[in-house]
Amino acid sequence: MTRRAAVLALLLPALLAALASAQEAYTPTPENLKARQWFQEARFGLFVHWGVYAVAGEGEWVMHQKRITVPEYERDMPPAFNPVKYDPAAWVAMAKAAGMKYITITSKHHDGFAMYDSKVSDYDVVDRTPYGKDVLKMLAEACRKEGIKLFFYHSQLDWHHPDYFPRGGTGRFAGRDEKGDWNRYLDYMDAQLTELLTGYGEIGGIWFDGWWDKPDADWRLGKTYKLIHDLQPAALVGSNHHRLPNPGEDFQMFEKDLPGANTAGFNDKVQIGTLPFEMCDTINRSWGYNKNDGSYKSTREIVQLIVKAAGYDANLLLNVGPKPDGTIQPEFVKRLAEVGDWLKANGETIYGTRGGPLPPRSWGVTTQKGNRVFVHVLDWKDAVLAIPRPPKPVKSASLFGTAKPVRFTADKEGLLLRLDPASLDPVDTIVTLELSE
Ligand code: FHN
Repeated sequence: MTRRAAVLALLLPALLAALASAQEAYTPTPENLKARQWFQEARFGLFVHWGVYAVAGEGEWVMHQKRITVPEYERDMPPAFNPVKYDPAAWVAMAKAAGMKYITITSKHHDGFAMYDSKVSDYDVVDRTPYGKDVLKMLAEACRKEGIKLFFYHSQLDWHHPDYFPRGGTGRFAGRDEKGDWNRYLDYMDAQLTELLTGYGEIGGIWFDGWWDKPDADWRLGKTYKLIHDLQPAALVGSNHHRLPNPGEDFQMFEKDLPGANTAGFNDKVQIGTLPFEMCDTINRSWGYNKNDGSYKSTREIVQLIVKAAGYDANLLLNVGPKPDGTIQPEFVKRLAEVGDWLKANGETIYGTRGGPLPPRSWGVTTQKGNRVFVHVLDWKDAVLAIPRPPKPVKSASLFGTAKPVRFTADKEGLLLRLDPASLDPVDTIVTLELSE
């Protein structure tokens, strides 16, 4: 061993430890903590999966599922993407009227196509489509005008980039050469993130997805997260890795399930952490535009999802997959307008609340704000409902939004609410409990 190699071998463990602790030691800035609080109070956001895959109308996985190679995808998708009816102001107005406080849109999905004017690649909406405009910049401006925060969904997984190598579990039919430089890919990703965090004003945060494609790879998360927080300290970082959050992440997300549940199969390894929660879900069964998917959730189901999420102390990020012409399908628009009507009347029991204090049950959930507890009865038919004792004595109970008192009896076990079956609301019967100070 040369002297140099011996010195290196001696120093290596210390160097590695220093690197690891740089990644561990994440102290969110005061701006970041404030943004987390805003996020937790916002409770409802719009998720937008929009990319050149919309042209095929078969969802955002079409490249992988149909085994389309990079040259074929480049030939067929971007040149056919011309969303002449794209009206970002209308999207923002729709989200706002639905009661949503933020929008999270795909800046790049797994197909690797950037939906903004990237300078580190020409594989983007400005350089490769007849539309030729930066759709994210247009949306960012519309959001700013209306006080809606904008987050970017950014796929770490990339089915197009040659340096996404060694390959992960997906994207193996793209016809790429079996070689590549992983660190060069990560540099590219960091460069694109830098563009997004410097060219689009104040950004709500970055919503990562795709880590799960290569769970054993060194993703340099510490470096990337630090870059984001250095550029915009208030930007919230979250990752859809379906695990407990890593250092440097600011919220925890749950795909298609309430925190702690695993009905969709994504959350088998998930534990519940202490950061703010967000669950995401679709209105039909698809994220990206799918012309064959007509299985829409009803407005009632969507409202109940918002309520349940709030009862589990989580935001709901509800998805639309706009069409290739830039419009959002009427089935989505209609439901969102109806959800907005419900939130206009009942939003006080959702926004700015925290989940609990009672544990969620099959009949419903509770939310709380100050000394008021909102009992959301979502599925109950009887005239009496027994619930555990809230943390403080109950001074009064009434139907939310009316002065109508709800009779109740309390003992040391709990509370018996007497509900008039005739006034049970099939969507959500909300009983306000006023607790003593
Ligand atoms: O593969 C993606 C999918 O296309 C979509 O973006 C969802 C949204 O949560 N996340 C991934 C699957 O975990």
